[in-house]
Order: sequence, then C-alpha cells, then structure tokens
Amino acid sequence: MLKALIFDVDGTLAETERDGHRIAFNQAFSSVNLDWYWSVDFYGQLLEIAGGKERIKYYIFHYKPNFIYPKDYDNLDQFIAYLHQTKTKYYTQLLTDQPIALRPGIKRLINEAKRDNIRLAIATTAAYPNAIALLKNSLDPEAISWFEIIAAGDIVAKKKPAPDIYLYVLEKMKLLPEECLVFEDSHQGLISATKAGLKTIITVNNYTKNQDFTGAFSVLNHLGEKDQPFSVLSGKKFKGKYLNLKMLLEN
Ligand code: XBP
Ligand code: MG
Repeated sequence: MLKALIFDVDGTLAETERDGHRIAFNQAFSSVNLDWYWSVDFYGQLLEIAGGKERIKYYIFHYKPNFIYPKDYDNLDQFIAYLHQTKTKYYTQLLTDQPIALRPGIKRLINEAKRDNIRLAIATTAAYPNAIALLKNSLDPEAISWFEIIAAGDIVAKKKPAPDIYLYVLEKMKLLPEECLVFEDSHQGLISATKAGLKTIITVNNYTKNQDFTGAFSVLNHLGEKDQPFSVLSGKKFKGKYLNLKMLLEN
C-alpha cells in the first residue's frame, strides 16, 4: 500500500541545474578570480558527478590538474568547501530574486498527496539550504513543513548513486520500500532509489533524456497537467493527460 511519495529536487521538482546551479557555480568562480566557466553543454557532462563539492573536485582533477589552491587555505578540500559555500549563497539568492518554476504537475501532485494524507519526503544530493530555497520560493513559503523529512547533501556519507540518502529517509520515516514511490529525473537518482529497493517514476529533462532508465517503473516527459498532457516514454503506460494520486494508488 502506498504511504509516501519521495521527491528528488534538482531536475525533478524544477529545472534548476542549467539556469540555477550552473550560474551560481560560475558566479562563485568569478568571485575568487578564477577564469573557470561551465557552459550549458559542459555542465551536462559534469552532472555525472553528484554533489557540488564533489563536482568541483572532479573538475579540478580532470580539467585543472595544475591548479594550486590559495595559500590562505590548509588544503584543497577546505578551499572547495569555501567555494561551494559561496556558490550556495549565489544560488539561494538567485532563487529568491528569480524563482525557477516547478515542473508541470509537481505542485498539483504534492497537494493531492497532502489532501489524502500521503506522507511526503525529499531526498536530494544538493545542499540543504538549496533544497529549502527552492521549496520556499517555488512551491510555497510554508512548503518545508509539508515534508516529514528533507534529506539533503552531506547528511549521508555517500551521495547518489549510492542508496544511502533513500535508506536514510526510509529509516527516519519507519517505512518499507514497498510503501513508497520515488520521483527522479536522472540515471544516478534511479540507481540510488533502486538500490534502496524503491519503485521509481522518472520525469526526464534535457540533461537526462538520453540516459538509461532500465528498471524504472515508468519514464515520462513530465507529470502533466490538464492543459499540458504528459507522454509515457517507457515502462508503465499511464493513461490520461496527467499523473494523479489515484493512478498511483491503483498501481
Ligand atoms: C543534484 C545534484 C546537486 C546539484 C548542486 O542533486 O547533484 O549537486 O547539482 O547542488 P538532486 P549542490 O538531483 O539529487 O537534487 O551544489 O548543493 O550540491
Ligand atoms: Mg535530480
């Protein structure tokens, strides 16, 4: 029996990567006079590495191997942590100044779940303040209280595709995997949820549409709305114009 919906954040609730996180990373680089710039296409490759700090570290190792961190830091990780904190400030500011729209059907489905006492949770690789900023600015100023658990960033040692973040949510909510349904947008997210034994619906976006979603319960272009019908790309062939809670409770 379905008791809870667990949502990924970036790419699933909203298209935050290209016009949010990417911009903020570039702003953080400029702020410390680094000439690093992540273009829209290049950022797509970097998304293979989940987590902002991990992504910066990967970039340095692979693209800037001769980089020497400024001498006011004890080590590279400390400098990356500072850079990432700066990025978080830019990102949360950006979401406050110009909120990024939620993807079709997200607000509707979350409201349906609230109405029917289906429990809600968030499982994201992004830093906690970033997840909060999106929920507050794009969903509802009170939205944080709608989610029983907002599991984010460094709360677990291993980020997606490791299952840790989903296992954490299950443990905290005292739920069994078969009582939950996950919403993800990426291969990494699908692997993470699947390893935790969770059934997953994928809503693809431009960065993830060509990824491998073998094993997903259903793969959609988005959740759909009355005036914006969704398409099923593979897996469970949901009927109708939009995915609603009733359809999820029947499956
Ligand atoms: C997406 C991520 C994050 C964001 C950047 O996570 O991998 O790293 O790209 O956010 P999800 P941070 O799809 O699981 O929400 O810089 O805060 O990590
Ligand atoms: Mg995602």
